[in-house]
Amino acid sequence: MKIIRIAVTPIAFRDPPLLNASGIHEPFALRSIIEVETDNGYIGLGESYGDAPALAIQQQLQSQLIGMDPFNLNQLRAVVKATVAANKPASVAGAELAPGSHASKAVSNAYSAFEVAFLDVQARSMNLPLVDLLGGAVRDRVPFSAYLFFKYAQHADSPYAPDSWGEALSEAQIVAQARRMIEAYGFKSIKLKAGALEPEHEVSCIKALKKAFPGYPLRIDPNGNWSLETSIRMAELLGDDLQYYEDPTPGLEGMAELHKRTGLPLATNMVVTDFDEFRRSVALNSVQIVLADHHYWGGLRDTQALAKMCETFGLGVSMHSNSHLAISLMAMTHVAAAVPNLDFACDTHYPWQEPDEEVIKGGKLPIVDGCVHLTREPGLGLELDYDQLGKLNDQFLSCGIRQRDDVRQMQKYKPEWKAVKPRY
Ligand code: GKR
Ligand code: MG
Repeated sequence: MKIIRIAVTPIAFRDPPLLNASGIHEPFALRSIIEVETDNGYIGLGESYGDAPALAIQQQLQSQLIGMDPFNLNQLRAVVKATVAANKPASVAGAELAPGSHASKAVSNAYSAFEVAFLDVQARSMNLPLVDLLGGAVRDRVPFSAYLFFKYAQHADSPYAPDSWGEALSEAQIVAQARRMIEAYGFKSIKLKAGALEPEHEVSCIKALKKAFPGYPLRIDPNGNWSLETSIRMAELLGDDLQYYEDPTPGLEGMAELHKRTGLPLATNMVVTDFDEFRRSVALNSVQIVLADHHYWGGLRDTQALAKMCETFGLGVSMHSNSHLAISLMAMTHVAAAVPNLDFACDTHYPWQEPDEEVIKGGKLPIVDGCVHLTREPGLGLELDYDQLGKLNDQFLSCGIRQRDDVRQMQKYKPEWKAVKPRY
C-alpha cells in the first residue's frame, strides 16, 4: 500500500467568547484536517493544530510523504524530525494554553497529525476499527466531563450573532451552564475553567456547583494563574470539594510545593507536557495525574506509552483538550478506549462547537450519558463532508486569524490587559 495523495486543509470554526487565564477566545478557532489517500483507494483522516507554525510544517510534509507505506510509522517519524530540524519554528508567546503550538512540540505534534491518519488508513485497509491496532478496546464508551467556562455573552465587534449559551460570570449563570450541558449530554463530572476572575469567586462557583450537583466529581483549572500562596488559600476554602486540583500554580517546583503543603491530588496539562518533564515531575512529586493529549504527546501510541509510564510511577491519567472537531474527538476516544488505566472522565471542548460547523458526514458526533461510543466501523469510522470542509476552509481564509492569541483578543475589551502569570 502506497500513499498517493496528502491534503492538509486549514479550517476555522466559530468559537464562543470563553474566558481563561490568558484572556478570551477569539471568534474563530483554527484546526487543520489531514487526508492521506492510498493507491488502493483508502482515505485516512487526522485533525491537528491550524495555527501558522504548525500548519507550515504540516504543509511542508505533504509532498514528502507521497510514496510512503502508511504502515511505516518509523519512517514517518524520521521524515518529520528531519523536516522540523531543517525549518526550526519560532517560539510562540502564550503557547502554554495551546501546548501544541509551542516550538518544542513541533515534532510530536506534526508526527501525531499524520500518525492518526496513517493508523486510520491501516485500520481501514484491514477492515478493523482503529482501536484494534492499539491493542483493542478495554471499554466500548469513553466518559467525558462537562467543561464549563466563564464567558461573555458575545464577542467584541460582534462578528456574528451571539451564541445561545449567553453570559456566564455569576454562580447562578455557571450552575445554569452546567445544568444545560449535563441535560444535553449526560455528563457525570464537571470541570470549571478558572484563572479568569477573582479566585474567591471561582471557588464560590465550585461551592455552588457542589450544592447543585451533589456527588458529581468536580475539578477547577486556573491554568497556573494562581500564586503558590493563593493556591494554598483556595485549597483551604475548597477543602475536599475537588476530585483533583488542575494546574493551579505554575511550574514543576510550585506544584510540588503545593502538593507537599496541601496533600491534594494535582493534575496537569501544563507542567508535564513531554517525557522529560514527566521524569522531572516524578523526581519532585509535582503531580499525581497527567492529562494526556495525543496532539502534542506524539500521537496515539506515544499516548499509550505515557499511560504506561503513569501506571509504572503510580500516577493517574486522563485527557486534556483544546477547541476541536469530530476527528480529534474520535481519535481521543479510540486511544482512551485502549488505555486500561484511564482513571477519570476526559476533557472535551466539543459541546462549545456549533452543530452546523462539523466537517464529517452526519454532523456532530453524539455524546450520550457523558460518553462517546465506539463503533466497529473501520478506522476512526468517519467520512469527510467536502461541502462542510470547503465552507470552513473559506472561513479560515476570510477570518484573518492565523495564530491563537487570547491576550490580544482580551485587549479589545480591556485595552490595558497584559499577559501576567500568575495574575492572582
Ligand atoms: O480553551 O481556554 C481554553 C483552555 O484554557 C485551553 O486552552 C487549555 O489548554 O483546556 C485546556 C486546559 O485544560 O488547560
Ligand atoms: Mg488544564
